[in-house]
Amino acid sequence: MSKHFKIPAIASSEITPEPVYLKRRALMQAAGLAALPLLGGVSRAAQGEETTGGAPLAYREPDSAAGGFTTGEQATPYADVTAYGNFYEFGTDKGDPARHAHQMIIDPWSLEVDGAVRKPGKLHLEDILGGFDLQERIYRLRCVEAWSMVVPWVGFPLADLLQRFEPGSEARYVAFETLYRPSEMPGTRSFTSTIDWPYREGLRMDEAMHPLSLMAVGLYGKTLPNQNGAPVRLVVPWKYGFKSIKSVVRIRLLEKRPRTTWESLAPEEYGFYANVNPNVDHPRWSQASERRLPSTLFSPNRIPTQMFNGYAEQVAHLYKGMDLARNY
Ligand SMILES: Nc1nc2c(c(=O)[nH]1)N[C@H]1C(S)=C(S)[C@@H](COP(=O)(O)O)O[C@H]1N2
Ligand SMILES: [Mo]
Repeated sequence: MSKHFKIPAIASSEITPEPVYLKRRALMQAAGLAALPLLGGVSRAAQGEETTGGAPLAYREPDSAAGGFTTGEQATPYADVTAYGNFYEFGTDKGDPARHAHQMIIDPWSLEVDGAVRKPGKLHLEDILGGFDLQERIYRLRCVEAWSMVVPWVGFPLADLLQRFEPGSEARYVAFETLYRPSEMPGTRSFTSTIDWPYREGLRMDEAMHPLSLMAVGLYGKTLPNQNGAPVRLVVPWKYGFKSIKSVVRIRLLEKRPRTTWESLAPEEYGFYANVNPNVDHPRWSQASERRLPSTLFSPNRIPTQMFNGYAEQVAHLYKGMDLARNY
């Protein structure tokens, strides 16, 4: 983050270590104090670890009355959420994003929105971090590879962003693209990479407008570490993790369904919908259960996978009448 950029509306200079943050949140929820804006945990840099992200954000607590905005399940520790993941631009090893993503320059940043909108335009870093009403959303994230986490994201509904650009009635799909900057992304320079960069994703318009579809700018109360998709990434909690595209620089509204990265690579393995479904196995492995991080060889922490990742009540109606085994 550059010196010129100021995180808006931070009232306190208080910094709270991670375990204290979790405990305080639980205490405040128990005490019914959830309406107070909270500040996040201590920066990892202050603990002597190299990381990016970590500037505190001001946000509202999740609306517990709204279905799916929070979960009683235990959040995956910050260390696991930030150390283990997929961000192929930085390599295919689960530790590569944490090792290499600090090379990605995120300030300045611009996110272009165009296509079937009445007011095409751009958002800059300060608009992304300061121009929306930020809320916490505690979501399950289930990777197609059968590992999962629970993440306290901070962000705003994708619908809030799209509405600013006034989608036309012809807009039926939304296409997303990640930054593609080979000089900062060793994974894109790899000769073994078969991905046609940039990384691309897409949603149907009704999926994009669903209140659970989130543009995340932070986790654990702080701006996103680069490896988790700084400065802004999509989070669609009822779909496999690959739909939740990181470090977004372009959003286009379209009449036709866009080509997406994993579907293009292996259409018989990764579909456009990619709804979490324990009854439809991946051709090479079962999707009936998942390893909830932290997970080790001796303590795998395997749990059953839920239909729509536990969000069936909120989203099943979007797919009424569709054959989910064919539209995987
Ligand atoms: N640009 C981009 N976005 C991406 C990916 C990627 O390789 N590149 N991997 C996806 C996959 S497979 C998963 S499971 C999630 C992981 O997000 P996390 O590292 O924040 O847990 O990011 C998704 N978004
Ligand atoms: Mo994934």
